[in-house]
Amino acid sequence: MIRCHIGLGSNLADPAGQLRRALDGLARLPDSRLVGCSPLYGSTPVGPADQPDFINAVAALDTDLPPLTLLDALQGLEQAAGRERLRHWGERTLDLDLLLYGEQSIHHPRLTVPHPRMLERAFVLVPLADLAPTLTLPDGSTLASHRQQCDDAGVWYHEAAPDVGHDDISQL
Ligand code: ROI
Repeated sequence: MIRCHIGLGSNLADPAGQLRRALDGLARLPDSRLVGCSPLYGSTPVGPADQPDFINAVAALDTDLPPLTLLDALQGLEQAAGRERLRHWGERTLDLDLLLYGEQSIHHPRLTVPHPRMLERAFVLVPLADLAPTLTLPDGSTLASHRQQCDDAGVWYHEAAPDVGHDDISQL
């Protein structure tokens, strides 16, 4: 299995609930095991400032699904959440971003991994560093060094990590 990291974000329609339901969906993906989730963080929007704050987290998924199959599955979960995307870099019901797929670099018209903007985004680096502090990126750089360099002023702890260690997380 390959250890993947997936960024979760929402700022519409009960964002923390959106993330919990998305984790439930990740836990049910075929040929995959949800192995962890960071705490939930609040974050000021990157993009237009006249939108609600986000809730963000990062999940770790061990999977045998190939990258594009996993991407399809993530997009399916976004659609199931009734994903609304009102404008470019604007508010959204649920975003699931494939950040890392093991230590692989992927360049495909539909998918670039590592996620091209993850190293600029404290709302990704802060929860990812919580979950996987010793991670190394495909280029050999350490997550810890990127986390240290990022400006985390717009990111704050919101609530404890959902417990994904049990078979049934639907009531969390
Ligand atoms: N801003 C924050 N804080 N969190 C997000 O998840 C997020 N997602 C996005 C854009 C609109 C770029 N801004 C964000 O897609």
